[in-house]
Amino acid sequence: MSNISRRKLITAGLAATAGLGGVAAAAHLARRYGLIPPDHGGIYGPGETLTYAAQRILGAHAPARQFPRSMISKDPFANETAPPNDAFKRHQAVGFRDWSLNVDGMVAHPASFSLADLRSLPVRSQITEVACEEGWSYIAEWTGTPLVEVLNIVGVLPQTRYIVYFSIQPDWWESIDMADALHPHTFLTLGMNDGDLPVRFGGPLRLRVPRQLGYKSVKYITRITATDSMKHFGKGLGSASPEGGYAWYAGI
Ligand SMILES: Nc1nc2c(c(=O)[nH]1)N[C@H]1C(S)=C(S)[C@@H](COP(=O)(O)O)O[C@H]1N2
Ligand SMILES: [Mo]
Repeated sequence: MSNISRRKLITAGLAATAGLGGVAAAAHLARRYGLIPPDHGGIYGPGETLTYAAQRILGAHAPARQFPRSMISKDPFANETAPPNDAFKRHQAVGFRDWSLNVDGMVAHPASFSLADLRSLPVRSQITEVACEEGWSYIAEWTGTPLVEVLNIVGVLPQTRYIVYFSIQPDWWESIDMADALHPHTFLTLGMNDGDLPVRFGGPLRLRVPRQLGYKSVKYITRITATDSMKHFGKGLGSASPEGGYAWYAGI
């Protein structure tokens, strides 16, 4: 079956089952096509599966919504973050010159990138929105290296299904599927609104995932790992958010 007709079939199937309230049937269809998010268990599981499968079938490659420069927020809101820990303060004291991003897991060439290494890769910018699950949002210009550039350098193995990313703040870690990991607007972000990325907005390094809610854009990134399964990370639900009651997939 061609890709298009397969896609039509799944879409029609999902729409029909959703319309009938047949969430379990949608989950069955999603399972058949490997569109099961890591947090598919529990009471909200079938709903999460339906949202994720529908988004992936209908618009995995759609660009993030971009805004004109005139809409950049004058006074962007930095969400409360846990106080910087000692490890972070040691980096801050020396102007982040020793900050590194370690990339490992299912990659051909594990590597460590300094901020200077990242700046020497192709750098792009985007004017996109950070939308928090609590209802507020702001628009800013973000500058950085598309994650795909780094993934190409380390050579992600074909069986990889998720990219997991970790903050220097131990409670903050997330993962995304390959559609989002390879998306041209998913940035290792180094700059914001014509300057370096301020600490309160995640400096020196933040992963911006503008196709999803704010909590997927983790600040102070130190490690990225490629994996074919989320089973052995935390409670096996895909990231810290479902452990705290939020959806692993938070597409916008
Ligand atoms: N390391 C870390 N990353 C984080 C958070 C955090 O507290 N620590 N908060 C998240 C949440 S819930 C949101 S909505 C956004 C907020 O981004 P902002 O501070 O740029 O507004 O960052 C996300 N990334
Ligand atoms: Mo948030």
